Amino acid sequence: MKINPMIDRVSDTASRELLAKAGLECIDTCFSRMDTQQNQCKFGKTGICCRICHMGPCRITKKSPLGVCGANADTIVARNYLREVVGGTSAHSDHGRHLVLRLKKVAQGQDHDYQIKDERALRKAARAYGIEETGRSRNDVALDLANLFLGEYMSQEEPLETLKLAPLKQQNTWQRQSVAPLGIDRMVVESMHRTTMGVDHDYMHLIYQAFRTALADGWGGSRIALIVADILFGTPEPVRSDANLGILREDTVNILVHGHEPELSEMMAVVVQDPEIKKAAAAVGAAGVTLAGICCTANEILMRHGIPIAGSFLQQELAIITGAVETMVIDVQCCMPSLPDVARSYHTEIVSTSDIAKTGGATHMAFDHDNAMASAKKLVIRAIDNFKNRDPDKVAIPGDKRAIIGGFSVDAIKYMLGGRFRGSFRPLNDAIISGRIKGVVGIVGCNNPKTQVDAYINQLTRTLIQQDVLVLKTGCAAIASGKQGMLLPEAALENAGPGLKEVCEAVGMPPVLHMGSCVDNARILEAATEIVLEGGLGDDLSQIPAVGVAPEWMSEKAIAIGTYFVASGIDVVLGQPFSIAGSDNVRNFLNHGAREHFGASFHECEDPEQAAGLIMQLLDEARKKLGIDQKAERKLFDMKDRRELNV
Ligand code: SF4
Ligand code: MSK
Repeated sequence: MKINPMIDRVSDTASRELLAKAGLECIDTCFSRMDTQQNQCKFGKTGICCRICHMGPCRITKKSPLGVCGANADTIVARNYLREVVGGTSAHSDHGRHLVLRLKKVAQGQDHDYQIKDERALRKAARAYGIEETGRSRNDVALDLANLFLGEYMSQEEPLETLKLAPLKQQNTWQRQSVAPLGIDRMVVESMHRTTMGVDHDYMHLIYQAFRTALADGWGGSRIALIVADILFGTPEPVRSDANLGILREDTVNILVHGHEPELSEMMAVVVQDPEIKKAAAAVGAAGVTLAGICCTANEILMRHGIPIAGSFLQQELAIITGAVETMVIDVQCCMPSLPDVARSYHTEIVSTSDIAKTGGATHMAFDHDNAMASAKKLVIRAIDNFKNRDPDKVAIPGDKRAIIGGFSVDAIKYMLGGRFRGSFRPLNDAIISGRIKGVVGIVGCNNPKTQVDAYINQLTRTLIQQDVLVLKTGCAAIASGKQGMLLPEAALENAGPGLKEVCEAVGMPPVLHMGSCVDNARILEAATEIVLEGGLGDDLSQIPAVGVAPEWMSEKAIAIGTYFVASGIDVVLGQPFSIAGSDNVRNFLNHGAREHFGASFHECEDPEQAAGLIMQLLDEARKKLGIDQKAERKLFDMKDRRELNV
């Protein structure tokens, strides 16, 4: 869909100003490239193009309903869908693997820059996996845990141990449906094998493998990634900061960290506090160093350090167009190959740092994980050196930035609900049962230049909280709320419905909770599990009034996330269709039939208000099945009520 004028592709004022500047300076961005990519291939869009072997590529039409090998639309669409799930699963899980390997080195005393920051999280995880921790040193416990996690990647015959973190009934569903995944790596390799020419052709068999593989992401790689990140870098707690490109400063050296893996950005956050770095910045005439994040790296360092968010996925090029960024450090996932082209018009240096990811035109400085501090320092010094090359005539930093609060891990939510010693989901469950809160909705995922950036995400968020729905956010969808001021409790409460407002005010919880990055979607599953375990709202995830939404998604990772939500019994609304329309059978199963087997399905809905209506209907259906659909009398919590909460 063509959105004109160009400036209307984005909704926040910072992005609008910079998109106008891009036009004046003749800089190509993803928004202008979207126009040159119009009339995108219908075969690709509907999933019926196959280029798995070189008898093809084959495209399915009414006239030619079979590929050269005889594959029909069902096989081709299901194979393509499975491969997308594999892409997403491998991205999240490789991220998790790098963290596990780091934990192992720390546990073996081979790493002096990182340490176990949250011993409580380590011991809690050890107990959850049945690892003896009482009376043992933290390094011994960490080594056992790291080895167990590596086993989760390599297991050939046993299902993932991490599945045991799910409610028992949920585990039984997966057993019954034969989708309990074996080792994460095995799932990825087997799926690639199955989708190669001449192997697995049964569309249902392929879809079930997609569910199995996605579960190896949500209840495997992603869950492991967040457990280890909490152990190494600390479990997030609510923290105040700012969001949007207005956080950049004219008088400081500006460094942006972009991508996904938190190891380097964690170290950068430490290094910029170093007095030596402050001195070096002063020596080049800067008032200091501003470090900020883009995409999910932003979410990671916001949650643990309160480092500001410069922007989301579709602001990565706009950030450079401010003319005020000395260095953009990139690692993996969602970093556009166009960045060096945009940077060429300014003084910005794009530095790629991951061993597995290089970008043409970027300077490659592989991050030395074993000398992390020195490696991070080198990058910061290089940025400071680049400050002198900034051209003041090209600098235009927008004024737009909003205060935000992020960092709502499940532990932090428990603490808010009940205090450190009485931490529990009971007050939330009670509020859902009484109807003051209608349900919980996770709004997650990316932006996509096919639609106006953030518009769907923000409209849906506002409509849902008005209707007493608690909203959990991750990824770029969380950043969208931050840029609108909706991650500030006061602002969000003004928009919340009376029931939600009452509960949030009573327990001191915002109605829109920033829970982290893409891998942190597994935190939403963790929260849903807490709701089930707390009692009163069914005994598996499919029974609780909860829905996931990816309004403006673009990445294969979103397909993997959506699939593990559905396989876990949580309905998923997609703001734009995925590429399955070429097969009625595949589409019918994913959008309807899955419900019979897993208790949930996908729903495609391109209009945010219609999506809100659909979500309320899904929440109401769940409430009805639980017998909690009758309107309870509203009651204001006072301190006495809070003390009497049965927790
Ligand atoms: Fe065509 Fe079959 Fe080869 Fe796919 S696997 S490209 S459908 S011949
Ligand atoms: S960064 S996957 S654009 S959420 Fe995780 Fe944002 Fe989507 Fe990338």
